[in-house]
Amino acid sequence: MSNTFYVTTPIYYVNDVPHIGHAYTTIAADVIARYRRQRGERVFFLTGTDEHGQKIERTAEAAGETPIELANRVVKRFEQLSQALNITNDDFIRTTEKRHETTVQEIFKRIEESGDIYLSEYEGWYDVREEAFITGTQLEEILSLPESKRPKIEKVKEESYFFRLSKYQEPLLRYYEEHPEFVRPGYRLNEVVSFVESGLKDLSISRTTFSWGIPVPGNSKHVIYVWFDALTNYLTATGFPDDTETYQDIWPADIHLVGKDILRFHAVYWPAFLMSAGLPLPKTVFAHGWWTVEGEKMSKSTGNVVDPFQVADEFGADVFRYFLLREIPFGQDGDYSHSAIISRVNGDLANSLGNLVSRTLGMIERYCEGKVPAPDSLEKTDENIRDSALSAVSKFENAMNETAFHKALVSVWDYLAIANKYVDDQAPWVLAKEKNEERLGTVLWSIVQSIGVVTILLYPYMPESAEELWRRLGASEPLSSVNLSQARDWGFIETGSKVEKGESLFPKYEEAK
Ligand code: ME8
Repeated sequence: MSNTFYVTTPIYYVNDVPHIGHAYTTIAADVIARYRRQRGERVFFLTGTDEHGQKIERTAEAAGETPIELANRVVKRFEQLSQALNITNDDFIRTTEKRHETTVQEIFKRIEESGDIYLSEYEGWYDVREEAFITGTQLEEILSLPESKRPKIEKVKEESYFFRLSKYQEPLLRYYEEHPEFVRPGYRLNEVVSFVESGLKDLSISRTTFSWGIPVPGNSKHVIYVWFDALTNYLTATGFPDDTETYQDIWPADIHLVGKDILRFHAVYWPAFLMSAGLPLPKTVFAHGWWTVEGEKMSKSTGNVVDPFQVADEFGADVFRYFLLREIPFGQDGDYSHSAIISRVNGDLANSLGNLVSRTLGMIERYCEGKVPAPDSLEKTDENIRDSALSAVSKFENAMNETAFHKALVSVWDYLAIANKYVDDQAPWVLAKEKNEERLGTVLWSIVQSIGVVTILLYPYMPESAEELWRRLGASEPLSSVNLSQARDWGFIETGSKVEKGESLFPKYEEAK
């Protein structure tokens, strides 16, 4: 029984330049990790790089360097991405590390001991870009594409070790039936089931025509297939097989986040390998959708690849994080555009949230010497805003527990609309003019509490801004150490706390002329 919440991103091909797709999965995983920690759970959050395979060997060769030189040089870009986006991963795995080789070879041996590996010959097509063997139906699909759109595939004929994937067709189907939460969203499970029902062929899991990989134990003429190698990273990081205690604390993974394009590897091959090795399966594989850019597929040749460093630089990491998770329901495809991000900044952040904060803290500075006033007795309207806050917290948590980021954020913004309306209706500036100190105190106190609740909820999404807002509310302890349950204790921003309006946290974005 694991006691630690374990969340992973895919490990990224090290020779790619980080793009919005990498940023997306990594940010989503970070929000989950921060949310779980905020609830007091122990968390292990893993990301890293996939550094073996034919594609990397060839890229290195073309650049006149060894594969490890290439990997050491470009891995830095991925490590920097974590910093630029405020990612709190607990480990960063590189598949070229010794610890990984040990785990991969151990899994290979266990599967071999189960009688699920045999030596034969592979003859067929291979997609080097995707590092994937092409099945008969896939080949038909590829050949039906216009030549310019066809992926580059190569004919291979070589001795190869095979994994008896066909043996796992029925066990997998039974497993999906009994664990419908294994693949999410539900509509993706249907795709996986039909793929498996259409028949599973044994899988080639070693190559002999290049050498950049982990050797097959006992036959170093072969290197292990890069997907077998890569998927096993999730186990390596748990200390398997040597560090049993850590392994038992962490494994099985609670959630593997992946893009929809690599779902098959995670929801078919990976559980089959684990079943064969006699190990528990991850609880959920969540496949997110695909981003296009201004309606177009992102590609190096079109030159429209969105650089996450540049977006974080222009708008700030928090805005980028918020945008990606608010813009589309997690699981569906989305379209990235500069204008879409600007409209989120100006509407959601500057107007709704920014305005509520600056006018409330401004009024406290003006009318109450910058200190949170004391409430008098609560009227119905003040109770309503408190009850709406509690209900927003519940909706937020329910949405977070089902990985519905956009729903979680909508619950916060629905509440912000209620809080803004409360300010308009109660008009504290009129209460100040009328010298109605009691009502003024109660109303400003209530809005500060609302902002406090929102700040706690937004922390996983916009950690830097939330932390700063928390400080401006007069809190002395850092927000990162506040438990989410505090959001239910209405009144936790104490009377007398010194607030600070400061500069606008989310200025309106104006396009440079
Ligand atoms: O697949 N929109 O690595 P990778 C959304 N090494 N997500 C996107 C995207 C887009 N336009 N483009 C890519 C690999 N992604 C393997 C993983 S795991 C054991 C091995 C996502 O660098 C894509 O779906 O190609 C995948 O989840 C990740 O970014 C990139 O993976």
